[in-house]
Amino acid sequence: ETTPLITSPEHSVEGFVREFLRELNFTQGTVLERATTNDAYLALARTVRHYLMSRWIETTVDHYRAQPKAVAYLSAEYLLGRQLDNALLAADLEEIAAEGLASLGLDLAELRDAEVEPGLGNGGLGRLAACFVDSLATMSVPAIGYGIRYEYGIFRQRFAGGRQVEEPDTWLAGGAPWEFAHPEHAVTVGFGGHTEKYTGDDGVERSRWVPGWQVLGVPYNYMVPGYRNGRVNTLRLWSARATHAFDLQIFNEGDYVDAVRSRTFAENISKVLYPEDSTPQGKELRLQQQYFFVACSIRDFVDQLLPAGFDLRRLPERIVFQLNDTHPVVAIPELMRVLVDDEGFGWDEAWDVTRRCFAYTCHTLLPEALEVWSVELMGRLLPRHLEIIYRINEEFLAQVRERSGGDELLVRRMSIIAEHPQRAVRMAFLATVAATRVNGVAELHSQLLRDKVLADFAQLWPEKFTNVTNGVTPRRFVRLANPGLSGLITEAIGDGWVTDLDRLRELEPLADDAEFRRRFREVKAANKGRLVDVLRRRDGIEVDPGTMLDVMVKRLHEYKRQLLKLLHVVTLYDRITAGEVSVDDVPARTVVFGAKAAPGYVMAKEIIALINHVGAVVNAHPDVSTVLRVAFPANYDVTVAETLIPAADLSEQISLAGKEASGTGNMKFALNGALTIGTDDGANVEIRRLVGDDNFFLFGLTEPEASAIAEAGYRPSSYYEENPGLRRALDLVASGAFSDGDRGAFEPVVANLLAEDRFMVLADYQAYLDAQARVEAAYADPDAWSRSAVLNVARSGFFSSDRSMRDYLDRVWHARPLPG
Ligand code: 26Q
Repeated sequence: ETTPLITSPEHSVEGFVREFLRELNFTQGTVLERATTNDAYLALARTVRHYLMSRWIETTVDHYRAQPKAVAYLSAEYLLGRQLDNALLAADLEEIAAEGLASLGLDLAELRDAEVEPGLGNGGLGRLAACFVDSLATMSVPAIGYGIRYEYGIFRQRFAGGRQVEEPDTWLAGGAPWEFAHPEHAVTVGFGGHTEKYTGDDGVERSRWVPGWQVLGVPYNYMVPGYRNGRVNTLRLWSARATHAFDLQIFNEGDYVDAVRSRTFAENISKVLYPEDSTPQGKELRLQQQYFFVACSIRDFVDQLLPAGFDLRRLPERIVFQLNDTHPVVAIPELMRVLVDDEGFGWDEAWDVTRRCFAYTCHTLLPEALEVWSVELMGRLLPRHLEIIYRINEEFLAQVRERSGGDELLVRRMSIIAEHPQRAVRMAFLATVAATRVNGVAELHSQLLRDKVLADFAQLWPEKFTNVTNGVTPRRFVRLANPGLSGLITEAIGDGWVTDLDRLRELEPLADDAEFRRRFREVKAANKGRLVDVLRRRDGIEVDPGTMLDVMVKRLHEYKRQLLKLLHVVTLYDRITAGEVSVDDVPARTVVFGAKAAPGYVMAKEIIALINHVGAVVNAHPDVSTVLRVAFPANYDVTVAETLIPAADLSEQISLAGKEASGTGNMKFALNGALTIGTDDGANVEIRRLVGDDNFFLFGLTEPEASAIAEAGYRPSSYYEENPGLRRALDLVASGAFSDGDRGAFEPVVANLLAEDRFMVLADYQAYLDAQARVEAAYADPDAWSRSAVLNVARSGFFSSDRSMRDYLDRVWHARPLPG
């Protein structure tokens, strides 16, 4: 039984205005005449929140009553993007809010811009988690997202002399109107200390953990509103606090000021998001973060979401924990510890329950990106968990021995504990051994997981392995980001596509309708206009909206090959300045880059500097700049993506085949009617299959070709020697042409390409230029181009994250929606 709910504010302009003014007065403590933009934004956010509140409570209560099987998504990252727009959309308040605010002399667009996005993620993996929780809510699936409330999200990027400079992301500074702190539900988490053996009441020899120190986890709840379906799910992010015991212990030692100061030790755990690195470096604080949030989450689920006295042997009927990469994998030994040490389960019984509660998604193919934790660190920070991991490994390897007839090489290869270069826990192996399902994030990626990265495991347990191709939420990335296109689509086929993206298929015949194509081009032009305004205001960058918009936005990584795009730019520059190509013969294009480099990734930062330096020279050249310009707005984030992607003509998805697990930006571009120039990699393979070869610019080595070349010994310098255009481009960079004559400036970049070129930029250079020539030819025919663009939209419905959720529900979770 619950008390009746206070009803939502009235769904009308008057109701909205009343609620807004009340918030302004009672929460912001101000009046309209004196309110700052931030005051008004905060009052607006809280007003919208009120409309969702009763749905949120209802959803929570329904879930508790029905006790259905629920999904707990465990992710160290959620790259949410701004909340206001999405909440207005979900609550169907967009028009009411715009009108109500206008009646008060306020501009919704201006207030929207006051919001600082929560950048609690690095890139694809974090944004994927945000898309998934959106889709789960919209599909009425009982689900909760668990993660970390970092006080500082992904760093803010600025350029100084063309080089990346990182600044802290103070996203909480203006107030945090979307979160609900619940200190009363704080959870205690232990760290360090030792284990001790004892004999239990049942006479069984047991081990228990005596932690050396403890931390409190305070949950902060965020609404995850479904799209107009009366459901609001929860995202629960944990913030670290010092425990009271922690205080007392130190206070009793005497120094009050030192005691207060030492609280920051505990609070550091959720202080900052680790920027993804080229190679994970096994930082102690990072492991603390991982254990902190999964220990809090498991405790929370058991104590808060299950009824008192629930028989934990039945846990797999109530929950599946989805592991977003290996970052939350310590949840596996943690659940074992809870069941065996706290709940008194026998080992086998606990293992049987645990195995059925976890599923694991892998997001990489790069061996150096697979997470390992040294046994030394694991033993010091989580001694009991290390014991448990050893036992899991022992029993697993016994099974391998038995099945393989004692193949010790195989045993060593598959061991959860690596012996070299140091004894370390291989988190991907631990996840694979424990999980009911292991999935990759695109067909090709899942295939390569089975054939290469986890081949031994796939041999042993073929039925464990599956694919779920990634998806993106159409609410944020089409409906909100591209209102013009959304209006056009809705006019043509109704608005059902927003929650049933396959219906975009109904647009296919309109690709042949000249009037529809004209209107599509009009929308694209308007989106470019919007982008031009944003880049001018935000970055002081001038973009000509009449040019082809060629966009490459994603984290900076060598495998993604921003350098290949840059060599294309340098070659165009070279050809025009050498008088080989007339500016009258090339379509004018603006090449837009957006990319953050991990602060410790030296080569990535050099590449950023090189892009900026080439851009400066290209943009300053009187002839070249009439047809070629480079724009590199700093601090690419979700908010920028939302104006950039809808304006794009050409989407650059040019990773070396076999390196990009999926990509999700590629999907956003296709859905917004950009054509892709791309390799046969990640989800590009599926995009091309769906949109058709005629509507996709494929180039480059295939994965088997690239592997064969690597196997045979790749010699990048041979491409340099044999391709004059490539040689000239590289020589130009090496000559100092983009660094005021300083030949040393980009020497490391050029030298690396010539000597090593791990990602075969030089091998794919010519194929890429040829494909760009096909792009130019196609772009010269606006009617044919926009026909292809419309077909891209019509045939990309598969890439809705709603479809990804259906696939997880069927293939992995075996859970069902619980509609309101
Ligand atoms: C690890 C250790 C220490 C510090 C940071 C990290 C770390 C953090 C984030 C390692 C990796 C990540 C993120 C990886 C990621 O975003 N992968 C991308 O996931 C997308 C969603 O599945 C795919 O589309 C991309 O292909 C994949 O690169």
